Amino acid sequence: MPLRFLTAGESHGQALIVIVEGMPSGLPIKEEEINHQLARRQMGYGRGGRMKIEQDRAEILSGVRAGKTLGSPIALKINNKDWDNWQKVMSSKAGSASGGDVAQDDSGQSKVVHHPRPGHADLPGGMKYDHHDLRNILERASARETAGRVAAGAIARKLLSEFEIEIVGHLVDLGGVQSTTDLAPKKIAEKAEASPLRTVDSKAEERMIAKIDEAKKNGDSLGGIFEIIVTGLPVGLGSHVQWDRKLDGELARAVMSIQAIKGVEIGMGFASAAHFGSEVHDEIFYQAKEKRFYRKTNNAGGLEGGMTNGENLVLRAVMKPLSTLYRPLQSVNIMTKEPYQATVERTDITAVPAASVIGENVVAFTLAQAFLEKFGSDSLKELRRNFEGFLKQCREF
Ligand code: EPS
Repeated sequence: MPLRFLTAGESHGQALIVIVEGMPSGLPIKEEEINHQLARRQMGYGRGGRMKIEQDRAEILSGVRAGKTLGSPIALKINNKDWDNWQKVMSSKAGSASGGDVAQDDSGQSKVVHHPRPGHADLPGGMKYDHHDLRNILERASARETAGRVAAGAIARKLLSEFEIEIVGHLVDLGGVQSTTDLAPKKIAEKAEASPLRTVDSKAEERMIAKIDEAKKNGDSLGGIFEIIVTGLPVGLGSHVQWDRKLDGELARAVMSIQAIKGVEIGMGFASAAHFGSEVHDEIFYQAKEKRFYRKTNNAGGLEGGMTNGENLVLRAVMKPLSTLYRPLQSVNIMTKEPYQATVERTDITAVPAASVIGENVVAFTLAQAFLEKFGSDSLKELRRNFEGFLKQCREF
């Protein structure tokens, strides 16, 4: 069975739970390494009130002993601090306020949601699951769930780092303000890490911040585009032989499934439509000393025929502006069918910097899946042997 993970948990429930299955044994992993990724997800100019309440920390409940993975399922728990304020509304106990029309918090304020937000899961989810309190949908649809995905990705990322595969994410557009760079991935990572918007172009950053302030003033939200670059990948992850083994498809699925993502492109992506083939495809050269093939351009974004080609993986994704608006859009009361303004829940003005961290970590998980499929093994030791054997085979090709 390949590497996989599942998450559970409502945004204002007790905790988020993650189970990662299929990690080989012998991988050193610490809670702090997972918590580092969780903290990165919480940052970013334009976040809302929730991130002031939470300080996400993963507790490893199983699958790790004395700092190393056992090969058994790894269970993680991330407590929601906000649960303290939501127990009465979110309790699983029969007879509590949950799910009924009397869902009130301690101050007596109703937490029932009857006015679906355009762009959110509220209306289709409510109709599909036959919930008339749309909180039963939004609690799970919330991007809070991505903390679980980041935690799973953090373990995958640690596995990849054992093989010197590194992942960098940065913002290239926020609300139409573009950030351009020709820096090397390592430098991009350093600069993005120091930026409140995870962007490397400080001039663009200033204009992005002004745009976020403008959106905040108007009760509005903003989207943007982030880019993920992966260095150190071997050739041959993924496969051309079957549709569901193509790595570009797997990466697109992982990234598209992040809340509010509306598009993914690899390498030159959509821009390649405006070019001749001779301008798009990356010519092939050979380095005799290192015994390796290489390219002088990387319009393919490191993927050809659904496989890594040994160049950097470059992927971009667009996030729509968040659908909860402090100045709400027109909606309908699902009970009375009368026109009503959409529900206003606490929200972020923008979360593209956070989405870029989530993107990095879901890409890490997908690459670790492909890596384990290619070099499949039960222990890190065996994995290393298979990996090195393949590199040798490539040099002798
Ligand atoms: C989020 C937690 C949520 C939101 C946000 C992301 O917490 P709360 O609903 O308590 O404010 O801040 O989710 C959304 C904007 C959304 O529409 O779901 C998080 O942990 O990232």
